Amino acid sequence: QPVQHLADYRPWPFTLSQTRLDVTLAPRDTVVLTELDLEPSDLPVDLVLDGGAGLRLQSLRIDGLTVDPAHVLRDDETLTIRAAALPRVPFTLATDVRIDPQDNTAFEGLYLSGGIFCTQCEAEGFRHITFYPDRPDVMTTFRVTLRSDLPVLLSNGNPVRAQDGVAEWNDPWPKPAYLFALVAGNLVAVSDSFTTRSGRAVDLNVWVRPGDQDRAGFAMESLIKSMRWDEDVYGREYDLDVFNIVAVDDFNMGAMENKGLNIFNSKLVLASPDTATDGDYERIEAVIAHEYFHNWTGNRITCRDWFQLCLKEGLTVFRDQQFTSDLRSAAVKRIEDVQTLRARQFREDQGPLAHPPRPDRYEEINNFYTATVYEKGAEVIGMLKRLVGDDGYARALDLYFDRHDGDAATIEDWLKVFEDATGRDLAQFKRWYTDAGTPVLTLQETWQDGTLTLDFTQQTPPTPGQPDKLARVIPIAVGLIGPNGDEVAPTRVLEMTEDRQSFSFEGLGARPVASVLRGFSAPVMLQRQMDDATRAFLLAHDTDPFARWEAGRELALSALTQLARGADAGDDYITAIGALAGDAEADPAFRALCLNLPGEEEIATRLAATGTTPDPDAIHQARAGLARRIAMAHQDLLAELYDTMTVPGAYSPDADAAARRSLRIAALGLLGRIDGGDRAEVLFGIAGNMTERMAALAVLLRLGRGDSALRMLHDEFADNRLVMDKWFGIQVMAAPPSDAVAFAERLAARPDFDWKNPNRFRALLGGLAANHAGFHAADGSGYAFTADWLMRMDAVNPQIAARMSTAFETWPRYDAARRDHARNALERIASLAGLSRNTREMVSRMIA
Ligand code: B3K
Ligand code: ZN
Repeated sequence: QPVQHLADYRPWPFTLSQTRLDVTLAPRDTVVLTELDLEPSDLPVDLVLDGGAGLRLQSLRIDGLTVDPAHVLRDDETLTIRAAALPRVPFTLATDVRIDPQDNTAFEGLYLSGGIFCTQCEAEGFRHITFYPDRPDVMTTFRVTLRSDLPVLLSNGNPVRAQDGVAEWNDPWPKPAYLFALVAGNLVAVSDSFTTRSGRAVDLNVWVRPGDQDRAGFAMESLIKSMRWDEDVYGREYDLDVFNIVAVDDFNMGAMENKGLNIFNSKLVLASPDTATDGDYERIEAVIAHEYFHNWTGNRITCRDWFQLCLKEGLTVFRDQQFTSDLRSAAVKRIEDVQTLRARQFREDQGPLAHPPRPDRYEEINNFYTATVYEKGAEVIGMLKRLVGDDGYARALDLYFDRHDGDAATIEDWLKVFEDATGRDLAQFKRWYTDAGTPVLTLQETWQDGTLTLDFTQQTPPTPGQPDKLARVIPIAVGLIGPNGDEVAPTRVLEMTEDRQSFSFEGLGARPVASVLRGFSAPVMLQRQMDDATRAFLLAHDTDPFARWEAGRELALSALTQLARGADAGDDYITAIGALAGDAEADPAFRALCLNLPGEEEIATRLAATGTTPDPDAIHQARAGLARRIAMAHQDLLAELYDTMTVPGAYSPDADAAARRSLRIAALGLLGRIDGGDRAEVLFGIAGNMTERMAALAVLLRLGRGDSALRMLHDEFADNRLVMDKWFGIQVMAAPPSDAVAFAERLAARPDFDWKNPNRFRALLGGLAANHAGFHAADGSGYAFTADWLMRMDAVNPQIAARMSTAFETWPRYDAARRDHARNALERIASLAGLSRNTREMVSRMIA
């Protein structure tokens, strides 16, 4: 398959009005009978269906008659029936295909996971089940018959009947094939029900393995909250009689929004206080919501082609972020989201893999389920909402659902509803969708005669294939804080549209401090000369919680980058952070976020962005040193927080309880720098929840005294795959950098390193990639280890190998010796015979 281009889009020349599937499940030789009701277009054209090399075609009939083989062409990716063999009137095409789910280690299409048959079809998995026009703009109803002795047989839509090993499902809503799913297995359900506001009674089930029911309750609660929220906030109701969620252990990503039958990675369903952390609970809630919200943004309205992926993903991420902010703390959620955006999307934008939210070319679409498509896609919608206001946004969304229900839509359609609903011209705004790169916004301030003038310039660095960038529309939220700490001008959104632009605030008595980019109103990098005293002032007084946190972050980064360059710094930060940590009025979660130092990766990114080659070891030392100084300076306060931020009573994952735990853990981490890990040792032994145990374990591992805790955890949870994933991951992630590769090698040699399971593989390799100075070891051992495993994984599961190869995406920013090692590792991967299209595309973009 060559490079795909957005510009080459053509509608499919046939019409498909119904798909009927009859599947007899077996580990090998599953029988897939497919009937497609087709109408030809006006001109005679060949019928080209997608179909992977693994499909064994037994028969091919049109209206009951075998198609003459002389008119049929087969290659590894398609099946073509010549126009000459096609009727000029509506006809039914019937195929009989055999496939082997048991041998499907790529987990794309139909596969077996621990005795459970399940499917993953997005983006192009359906073509590994049967021959089909596997493209999102071909939408049709599905009728599915499943045959198997397994007790639970599920597919999309509503159940028609189930008896004697046969189940029939009918999905009345036209959908593209990527939303098809089936599941068969020995499963049990946690069940509940929901009545929509127009009175439809919906049966809800979360299906898990027998024995896991007691860990599925939180997922069910989250589902019910999501259904209610989408009615209340977006006016969107559920549209079938049943909603099923299934948890499986082998899954390439988090979860999948198949119509009426969401399939989840079990780590995003199963949770109990002794096995899951607060972070796990929050993620489960968010992902359950995300997949549910796709029912409207993704399923009822889908994408015309895969270039439009951010149409459904950006919007659905934006919606799940709103949901979490409504349920928990909006301020804390915004800070967390910005941290994720910077750690993943800014990183992507700065390196060889940069691409726009709507790319215009790809080789393998699975390589484009990225932070840019998802998280930046969501940020772009946040900006749109800021520009048109809450009412404008609500009107535009109503129009979107009205106008495009049942459509396979484009980014142009999306922008048009905003233009039509609000009268605003979005031609320039569209650049956010078509251009890659993070704009750098530079601010100069002048003060004269009661007027504060803000001079902004914007400039976006070149990215692959896009050397020159035009100015974008940037909403800049600004407020002013007076010298006494009071706000003298509330938040106002400045709209920047030029390369340089000035904005003035007049009639001011005394020079205020501008609080700029409040709420992170645009995904840009703000460069602004500001002394540490002014930052500390904002950290103490800003009324916008994001900007307040950001002031502390800048203070920390300025200290850390100076320390990493060998200078002396940090006193202002240490003083300011102490005041904030001790502020009993502030939300404990907010205080915890301020106490957590930027990670080593973030420090490296900042250094690189300001023209200094990051030295991973120096960064590690600088960060550890600053943490130790904070601990020394605020020992008593931190000890008090550790002792008092406990949560009485039974564990609850709610925001308030989690907030207290997060502050307690932040204090524990800092205290661990000076108490030798004694508190962590005690806490690990007595904590009744996984949140505190994992935090304690991380402290112990950093100090090289984690062995007995690791043994305890192993003894207790050897049979729990999800806890064992954590066990593998944290040992490498929290290891002293000089041990990280050796630990990873030792763990990889264990018999329970079940590397074909994506979660286990990600735990170990992702754990190493997250150990910044360990992965970037000066001798290249981290790169070599990772490359070896990527090559091994590629032959088994290309999607996972390609995804994990992003560990290398920052390689060009390091020193020459490290660059040599990284390039060698990447070239070794590139030269592997039989390398998948997925990994080949990633590696060649990285060494281009
Ligand atoms: N739409 C799926 C992701 C599919 C990834 C395919 N490689 C999950 C989600 O975004 O909700
Ligand atoms: Zn999604």
